[in-house]
Amino acid sequence: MNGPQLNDLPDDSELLEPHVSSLRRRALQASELSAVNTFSDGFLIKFLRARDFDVELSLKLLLNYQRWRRDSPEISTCLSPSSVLGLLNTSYHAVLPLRDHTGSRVLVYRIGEWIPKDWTAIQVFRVSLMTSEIIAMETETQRQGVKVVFDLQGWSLGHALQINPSLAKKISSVLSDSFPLKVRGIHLVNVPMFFRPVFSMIRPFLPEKIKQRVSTVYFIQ
Ligand code: VIV
Repeated sequence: MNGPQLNDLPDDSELLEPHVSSLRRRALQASELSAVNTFSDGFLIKFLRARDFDVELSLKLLLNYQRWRRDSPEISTCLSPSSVLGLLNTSYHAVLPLRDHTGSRVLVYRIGEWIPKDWTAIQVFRVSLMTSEIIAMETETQRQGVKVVFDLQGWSLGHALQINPSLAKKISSVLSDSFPLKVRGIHLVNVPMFFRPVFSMIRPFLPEKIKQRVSTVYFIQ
């Protein structure tokens, strides 16, 4: 059975078991991970589905994910909604209730609703990490990934000043090989010209495959 066919099977299928054991064994060998024995099968299956059951690629993704979370404590240690409740109560971010025609989850971000003097980019990032962790638990999302819409209307200097090269690097890592979600499309709409310098910080770190999935609709002002 090949990867895509394995992806269609449910978590409890015994055909997945050899792959789960083999990822667990490879993760134990990789000395970086101390907590491997506490990982549930479901946790490991997220990484396998994200890489179509290629165990080596799944291991790499798992190691990158652990490293990213360790290197970004300011974003990843406090994942309780209470730390960003005010931001969650705005219409900045939404997960649409319906999937698209391919089964992908659709995430919408409306930058204009993010007031940069009230919320730092770190807190804004944390909101994305929270929703990503939640939707990554859904089997269908593990199979069909996500499509993201960024409405950049209202993007201002105040936003731009919050994005430094280190944060740009963290954004591109999470979009490429540090989070167990297939990013199937990124749609930038209502993009002001002065968003360009920020996008040029992120773009060089993106692999070709992801670059091709970014579509941009410029809004000439
Ligand atoms: O967080 O699959 C300058 C996606 C996103 C995630 C995470 C996962 C994911 C698609 C992002 C998209 C949003 C964690 C797992 C990268 C958080 C971004 C937070 C920053 C502060 C927003 C500022 C606005 C960006 C807009 C452009 C970004 C695109 C080029 C993606």
